[in-house]
Amino acid sequence: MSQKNENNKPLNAAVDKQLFWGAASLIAILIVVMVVFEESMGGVLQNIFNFMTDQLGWVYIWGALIVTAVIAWLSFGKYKDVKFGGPDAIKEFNTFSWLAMFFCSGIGTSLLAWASKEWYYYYVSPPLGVEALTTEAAEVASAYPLFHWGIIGWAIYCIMAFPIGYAYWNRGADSMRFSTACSGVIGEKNAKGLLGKFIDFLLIFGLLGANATSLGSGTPMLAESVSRLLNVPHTFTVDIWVVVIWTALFTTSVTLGLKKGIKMLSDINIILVLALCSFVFIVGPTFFMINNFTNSMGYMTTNFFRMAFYTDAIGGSMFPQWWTVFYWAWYFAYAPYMGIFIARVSRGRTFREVGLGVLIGGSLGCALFFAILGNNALFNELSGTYAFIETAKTQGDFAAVVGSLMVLPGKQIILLIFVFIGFVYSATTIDSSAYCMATVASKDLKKGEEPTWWNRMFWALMLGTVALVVMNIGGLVPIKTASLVVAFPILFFVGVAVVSFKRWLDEDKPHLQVISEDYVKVDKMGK
Ligand code: NM2
Repeated sequence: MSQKNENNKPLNAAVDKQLFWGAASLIAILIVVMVVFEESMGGVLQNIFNFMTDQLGWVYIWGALIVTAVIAWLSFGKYKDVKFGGPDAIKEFNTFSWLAMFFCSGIGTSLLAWASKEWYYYYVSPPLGVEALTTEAAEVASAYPLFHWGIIGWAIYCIMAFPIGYAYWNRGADSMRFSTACSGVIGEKNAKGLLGKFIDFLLIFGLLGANATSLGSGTPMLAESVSRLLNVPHTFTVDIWVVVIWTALFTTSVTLGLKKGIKMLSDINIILVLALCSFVFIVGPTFFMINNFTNSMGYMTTNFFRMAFYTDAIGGSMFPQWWTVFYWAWYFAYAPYMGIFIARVSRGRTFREVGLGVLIGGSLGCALFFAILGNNALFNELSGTYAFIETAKTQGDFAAVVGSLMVLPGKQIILLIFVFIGFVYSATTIDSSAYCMATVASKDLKKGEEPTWWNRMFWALMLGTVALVVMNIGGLVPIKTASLVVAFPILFFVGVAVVSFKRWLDEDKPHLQVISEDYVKVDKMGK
């Protein structure tokens, strides 16, 4: 129950003026620059993109590898039994809700789009020296998406949960902030000062960039479905309408305090997503889906390290820079936000449960979508049922994504569900992102306090606006660059937080070992 004042309204926290206005003005300037210089922006962003991937790509690749190794160490090393909240902490959520919650907060509408079309990009320009449009190209194209949405990505998603959760649940920090997680290195004073504000600002900045990528890759698909449903041509205006409706949906829910409504919508959403996948699985090429998924898992696991370290420095195809680096950047951009989210729901779970649960649960959840939607589209292309590649080239990849589902029986129902899921999935993502940004931009929230409604609404509007501005420039490059740019400084401070976390563990070591051995003993005796 949240605390209420005499008017029976939740207590509203004041905004942190410095942080709020600092962030807001910087973002406003960026938006204005992108709109005014729209013509030349495409070229500028292309240059930034080339620089970030070509020159700095290895930073993201190594960052991702190190983060994965740290999670492996936390899950299997000597601290694996340490519990968030101490040895007696009780789990707040059952495992199913826990999995569903962090999965939905980290994954949005864009998964539906990427799951259906990612293979296409790799099939026409494959990695690892494979020849385009061959059998092996189809194999590598089916396997690579499982890698990009697999354990390394989820390791990046979950890394910040450790320093943030440990500081809050085990060391008594008063709030879950990116800056607090870094305090073991930068010191408490700096964490509460200007440097801390800058670090927290990075979370806001990261969410804006990451959401621009997510909305940018999900919106046109949704607009395409809406256009088909209403029988109108798909123009950029439809894209704008989709974002406007999202933002309106969200804004109403915030202003009217429809928290329950949003929760209910997202529950319905999960059921519908599962229903849609099951339906496509049954009416689509079921056996091909199972067989090719099995084959892809084999291909991906056998080539896992090759893919993880792949830079193609000699071949110079730029595949890893264009794709893998972009993906890791996208995850890093969301990392502080995901860390807070996972930390918040993981009280009472051990390091091992969190590490392995997030990596395995998240990867398998994503794999399910690729196995069904991706294989459906690939099968239709290979069997000649639907010319995916041709459509993608002539009418755009989003037309191909929706078209590949329209060859199935019950296509109108599929379209309707698809539209509903698309709207709700991203509305809930905007909701939690805006909430998180508003929390960061509030003065220390006390228990029962919520960020003021206009603070939350402002961030929701910003998310929508930035996404539209980026989409307006056109093409995949601006959408990818948004994440690449914001992720870079975040990556650095994720490193600071990890070092800070290691210091805390070393400091607490004598006490922790007793706790974790006791915990194991008590646990065994209890059985
Ligand atoms: N990631 C998981 O739009 C989305 O689905 C959000 C995408 C970073 C590739 C997450």
